[in-house]
Formats: sequence, C-alpha cells, structure tokens
Amino acid sequence: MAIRNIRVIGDEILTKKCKPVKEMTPRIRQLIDDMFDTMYEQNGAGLAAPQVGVLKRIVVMDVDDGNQYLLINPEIIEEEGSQTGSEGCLSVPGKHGIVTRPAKVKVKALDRDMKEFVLEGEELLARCICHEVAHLQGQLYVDLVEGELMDNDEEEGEEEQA
Ligand code: GNR
Ligand code: NI
Repeated sequence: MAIRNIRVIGDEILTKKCKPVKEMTPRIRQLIDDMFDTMYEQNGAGLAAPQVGVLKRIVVMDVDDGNQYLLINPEIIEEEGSQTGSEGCLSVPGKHGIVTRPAKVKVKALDRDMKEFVLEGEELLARCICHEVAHLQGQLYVDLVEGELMDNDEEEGEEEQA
C-alpha cells in the first residue's frame, strides 16, 4: 500500500505526452498498485500515470460499477453520440466544469499481462475513459469546459457575490 503524490495544474508534467509501456516489469506492477491505492485514497473515479508524475500510458478507473479497470496503452477506437455533464479532476482540486464528451466509447488497451482487450463504456465510464486518455496526451478537461470553471462549494450557475 503506497499513496503517491498527485501533481496539480501548473505542473509541467501534466502537459507532456506519455510513452507507451513496452513490457510489464515489477516496477510497473508496483506503479499500477500504487495508482489504485492513490485513486481510492483520494476518492477519484480514475487516475492517469502522469498525475503521479510518471509519463507512461497507464490508467486506472473505478466508476462504482463493480469493476476495477486498468488500461495500458489505451487507444479510443470508436466514439458515438454525446453527453454534456459535470467533470472534475484530482489535478484541479476543488473545481468542476461542464464538458461535452461522447455518450459511448470503445477503447482498446492491454491488461496486466499485456494482453489486448476492448472495453466499451457509456455514461460516466465513457466520460472517464476520455478524461484519462486526454491526460496521457497532456490535456486537462479545463480546456474543454463550457462556460466557467466552477468552485465545488458554489451552486451551479450561481454568480459570484462581491
Ligand atoms: O474523480 C474524478 N471524477 C471524474 C468525474 C467526471 C469525469 C471524470 C472524472 S476523473 C476524476 C479523477 C481524475 O482526475 N482522473 O484523472
Ligand atoms: Ni483528471
């Protein structure tokens, strides 16, 4: 059990492109375990390796559908429809914003044994897959927000008072 430090917006590492994983190693297995521990400790729905300072194409997710997802070298191979809703990021603490994402995505990735699989996601899982794959390209949801980036302690759409 090891919790890693989460990098926050302003840290250059979050803007860099991640490298594919070439082979599974004990070090990468440890990284994956630590990413799950860190995601659960922070109550996140997902976590991408650059958020813990590692520029590798690794994502973990848990959107409370009874599964733990690990995506190594993920590639989105199909997108369908659209959904508009609230999104947050552990690297942008205390904020949220409205983002439009595909309603449904199909992602190809490798598992812990470096075996290829395809995962289909809708609703929060589709949103999370897109959010995490964007992290691997050095992109944050704040650049996709429609309207204002909001503080979590403010009501949606509420104007700031003087
Ligand atoms: O915890 C998170 N919640 C979330 C909500 C909507 C869309 C995406 C996410 S992922 C986010 C955790 C995070 O920062 N992952 O990179
Ligand atoms: Ni994020």
